[in-house]
Amino acid sequence: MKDCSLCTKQHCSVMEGIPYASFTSFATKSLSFSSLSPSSIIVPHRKSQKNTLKSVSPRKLVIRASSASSSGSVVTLLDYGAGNVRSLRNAIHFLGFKIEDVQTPKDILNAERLIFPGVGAFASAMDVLVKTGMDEALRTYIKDDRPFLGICLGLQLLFEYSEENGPVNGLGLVPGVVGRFNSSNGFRVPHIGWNALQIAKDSEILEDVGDQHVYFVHSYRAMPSDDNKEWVSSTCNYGDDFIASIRRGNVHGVQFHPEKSGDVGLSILRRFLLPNSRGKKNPTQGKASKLAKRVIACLDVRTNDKGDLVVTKGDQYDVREHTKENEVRNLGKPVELAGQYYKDGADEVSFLNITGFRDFPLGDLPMLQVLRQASENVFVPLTVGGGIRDFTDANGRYYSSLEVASEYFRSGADKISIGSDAAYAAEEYLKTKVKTGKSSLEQISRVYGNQAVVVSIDPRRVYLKSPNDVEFKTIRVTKPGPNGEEYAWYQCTVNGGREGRPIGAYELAKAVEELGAGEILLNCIDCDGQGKGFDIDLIKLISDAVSIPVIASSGAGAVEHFSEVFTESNASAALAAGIFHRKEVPIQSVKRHLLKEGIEVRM
Ligand code: 1PR
Repeated sequence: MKDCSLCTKQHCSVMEGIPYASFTSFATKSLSFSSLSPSSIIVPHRKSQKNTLKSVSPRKLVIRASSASSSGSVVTLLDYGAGNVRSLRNAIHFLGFKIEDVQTPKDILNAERLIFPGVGAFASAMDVLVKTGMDEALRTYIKDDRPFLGICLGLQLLFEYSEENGPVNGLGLVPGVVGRFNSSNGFRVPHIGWNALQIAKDSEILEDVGDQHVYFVHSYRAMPSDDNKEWVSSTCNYGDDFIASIRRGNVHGVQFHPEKSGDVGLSILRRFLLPNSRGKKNPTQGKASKLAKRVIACLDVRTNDKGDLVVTKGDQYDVREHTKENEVRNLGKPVELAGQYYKDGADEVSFLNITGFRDFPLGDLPMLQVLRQASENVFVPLTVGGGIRDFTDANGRYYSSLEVASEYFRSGADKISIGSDAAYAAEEYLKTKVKTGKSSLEQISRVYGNQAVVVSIDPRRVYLKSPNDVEFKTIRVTKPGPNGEEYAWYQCTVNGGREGRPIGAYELAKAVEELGAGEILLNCIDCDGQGKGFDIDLIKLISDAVSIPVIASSGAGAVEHFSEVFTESNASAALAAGIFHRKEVPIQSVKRHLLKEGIEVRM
């Protein structure tokens, strides 16, 4: 499994497609990933990006780009052919810096300030570093105490070795071992979401953090010990206290993703890029904290009858107005709304291309464009779903689901979400008990890591007189059905709820976890757009059945619905659409209510 989805993106595909030995010139070679993609429609992803600061200014710390002094400053990025650290590139550009990519080991030695996001799995990353001589250059650079920031895997690689598909030797600069989180004690793995830090010592770049949350997404971590205590600058508690950041002199490393941690993350990057930009503060002691519950804003996107890409919203998946014109409901523009929700404090933003089942997404350039633009100004995780499946176009050109996902990642997605195709894969797996490795779910999670793959489930409640009426998992419902039925099962659907399948939500959730899903987005057609609250029966059933995070979706109509779902079920996140689009309930009101109810959230 890859450790870090935010870092991974096209990296592993590049490495699968190109022998390591050919990585002589990293950044240049990485462009050859487009050979995996339909060349006619892929926009080169390494174009320099414009700084579009004007449109969004983050909420609290008000991190602004390019003060006159920083404008034009250059930072060196070790993106070892790996690709899309697009989020990080966007954040650096947002702060007004230019990026120079490392092409040879010499570029590392000549760097004034080096950021190493680290990508993919530990072993393959080390392999690339060793084969290209970057390992030695990095050791020299770091031993010389030059300005360095390792992010996620870029931190882990500094340790002696990792247990990820290993043991595998690391750079050996920091004493300790990188091991997997233990899921047996009830903590869901991957560790996805917002946690606060316990600051251990003056870490300079963390001075603005205090008890604010930062965004983690990983399955492996290093532990603090006597041997590495001179390095550890903060820890985070998730089952155990693990190393959240290190600092010695000018060398920094963070396990979390500053580029996806909202304005506090931007301030961390800024402090690394401009170390003397502000006066010294005393390190603030962060509160030990649990993983915060996430509040996610969801944008269902489709083309309306005029051909414009709009955010729409259904009632039980019917997105058309009940008027003579019967037009698609238009609730706003996707990029604008995503930017707004980021400013309002959404912990993640999801785009669902709801007609992806019939409109091939790689032909749907506006959606890719939306992602590219949104990711320039939204510094929390972006998920995109819809149409991720194998596809043959009218000219007989075959596109694998991996290519579709790769293009979404390259365009700025941090996670992709699979709906219909995951249902087919789960059915097949339950029938044959064989993991073929060929389903979209398996392929994408193998290349990009489990944490990059969300499975979206679209179930419909079917009431039953007796629990033995179907072969699927049934529950005793809290509220009886229309004819007094006391039981129900949740039938999965595909193609935007149009077709019921012979599989229940319970069976599907368990199967996709085994096939490599890192998270479940649990919708409910009956509750969608009704504003009467989440389907707690369903969410309890699924969140108790799997050990990956479950996002509760469909039905939020009031702040109390969010506290209800978090107290009554083991959901890790709650997603809503209609109440946010119609401005009925601001995201901050939801969070304030949750805090008042004693539920930890990122403010
Ligand atoms: O099957 O892989 O192409 O993915 C299609 C994706 O599009 C799936 O994730 C599926 O859930 C979604 N989708 C398809 N049709 C619709 C529709 O509404 N007609 N939207 C649709 C699903 C459900 C939620 C919604 C919540 C919250 N929308 O995303 O946002 O129910 O709404 P609420 O807070 O207003 O109640 P594939």
